[in-house]
Amino acid sequence: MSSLKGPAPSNAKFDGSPLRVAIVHSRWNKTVIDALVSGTIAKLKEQGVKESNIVLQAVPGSFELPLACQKVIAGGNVQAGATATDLLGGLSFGSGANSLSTGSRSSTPAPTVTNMPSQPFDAVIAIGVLIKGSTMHFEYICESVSHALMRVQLDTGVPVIFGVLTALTDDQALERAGLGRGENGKGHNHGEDWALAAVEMASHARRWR
Ligand code: DLZ
Repeated sequence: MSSLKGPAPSNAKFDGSPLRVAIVHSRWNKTVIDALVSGTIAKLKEQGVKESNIVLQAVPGSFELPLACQKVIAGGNVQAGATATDLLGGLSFGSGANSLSTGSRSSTPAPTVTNMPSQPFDAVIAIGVLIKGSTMHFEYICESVSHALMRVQLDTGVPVIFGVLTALTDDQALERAGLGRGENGKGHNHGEDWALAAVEMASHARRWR
């Protein structure tokens, strides 16, 4: 029997082709992050979002996601020629056509941004993976990050998609990235749902302006 859980598909069809989307992701629990980011990108492209309009921003951990989302949204209209350092104090920033191979996710140095977007972002997807340990750290970060991401979207009016897994075990995280190794199978990559939510909310937000 199929699960009752999960988003029902929208009755409306949304066109991703005019949209600019930023993916802000942490590097903690990288195997899971990489799968989620890849799933998100694949689904965004399937919805018509152009590769050159998908910009990646890496940050150390989930706790850093809200500030980075806020700065990326603010920097969406910065003048052409601004550098990553100008925008985020040294954090690397993928640019234009090579945004999907940004140095922030590999050992190569981050590219200097020469063609910073002159258009604002229509949506930002914040991706992090928090896995509970033996202290209260998990609870504090989950709570503060979810509240802060909500605040960023309400303060800026730009949809911020909540792509933060808050898993009690490694297996829960893996299953939600389509990397499951247990008897439940590989699971489902939640990045795909986040991409759909981004395209839908970005399209709504354009009409609401
Ligand atoms: C410190 C920490 C721990 C213990 N666990 C995680 C985690 O499971 N997922 C995650 O995204 N980040 C974790 N961090 C790092 C914090 O988010 C943050 O980067 C540091 O506390 C520095 O502010």
